[in-house]
Amino acid sequence: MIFSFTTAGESHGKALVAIVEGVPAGLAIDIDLIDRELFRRQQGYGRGGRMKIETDTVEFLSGVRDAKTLGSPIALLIENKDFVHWKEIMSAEKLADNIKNKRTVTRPRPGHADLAGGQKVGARDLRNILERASARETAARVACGALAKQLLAHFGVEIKSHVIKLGSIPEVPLEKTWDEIAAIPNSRKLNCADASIDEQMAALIDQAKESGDTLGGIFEVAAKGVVPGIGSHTSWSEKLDGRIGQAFMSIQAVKAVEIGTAVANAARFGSEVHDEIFPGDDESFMRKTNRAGGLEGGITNGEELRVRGYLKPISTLRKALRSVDIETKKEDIAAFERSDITAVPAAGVIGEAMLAIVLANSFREKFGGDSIAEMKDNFERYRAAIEKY
Ligand code: EPS
Repeated sequence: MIFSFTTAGESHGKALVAIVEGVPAGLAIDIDLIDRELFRRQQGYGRGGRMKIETDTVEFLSGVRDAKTLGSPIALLIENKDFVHWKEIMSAEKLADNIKNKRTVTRPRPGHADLAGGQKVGARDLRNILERASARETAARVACGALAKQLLAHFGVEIKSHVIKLGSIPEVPLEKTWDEIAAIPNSRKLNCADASIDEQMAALIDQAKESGDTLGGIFEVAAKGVVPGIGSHTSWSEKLDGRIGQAFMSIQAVKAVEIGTAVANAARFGSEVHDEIFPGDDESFMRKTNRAGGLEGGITNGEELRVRGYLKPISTLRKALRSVDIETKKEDIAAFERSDITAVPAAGVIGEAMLAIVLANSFREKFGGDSIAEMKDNFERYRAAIEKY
């Protein structure tokens, strides 16, 4: 059984829910750790007023008993506290006209799903699109990712993220070691490993806020302790880099994904790029560089996985861009409602969740097992084989 999940829920609906399948039986679940991840996703300088309303926590509806998984589908729920303000507008019941018209959106935001989504489903109220396109949905992903992280911990895998560029700062994205990322204090505004750059990023956000603008940036996710041999070189759909690309690109506002230092690598000679192989301890292998980001041929090579997500600036601008009203067909300015200035640190936490989910899935494929004990036995056998290779 593969590790898979699906989410449901609108941004201002009653709740977000998710169903996770393929988690082996007997996995100990620490609910506080999941809530801690949900909290991390809500942090970061530049978030809007909504984060003052929400304090995300997970509630399990099925699949977990006595703090252990049953092996059955796991259903979980995260309440939208803001729903109390949207009860009538987001009600499943037929809406009275005076209520319906209160928050109707007819001026699509350039860069948002509004117009293309409206055209796609024939919606005359673009709220029917934006409610689901919203990145609020990623709270559910982070809860699923926290389950994946707890599974992966049994196989020695740890995952972290940091912000390596916000808008134009710094000019060249930061390159940091695992220890430097691990040492970032919670007090950092933008989860950046360099304190003075963190401050410069915050000042840029202040500037954007002042002028009614928004910002994007780059986050990097690192995974340590992944054994060689996860993923596959044999089929396009099993290549781990391909799966990571899809998972990262599905994060709202992520428009490019980079593995290792792929962008810079493209401008270098091969001799400057490929990570040479050296004899390691106990007849193993080692690398002195990791420009490949831990992936060769769609397979993990035992080095740290390094994946970067590039976010476009958030598409809800207070200084609204030009648009066309879908009812009058006349030029107008795009709709504005409360939003974030930037969410790059949060996107890093979401990237961690997506990488954990992709890895958990590939671990399930490779090591199988109905229970965590059986899966670990299979893993240990494989690890012993690798050590002898
Ligand atoms: C979002 C708009 C804002 C963000 C929201 C994503 O919400 P609201 O319109 O309620 O102010 O805060 O993100 C979250 C609620 C979240 O939990 O990340 C959007 O339009 O995508």
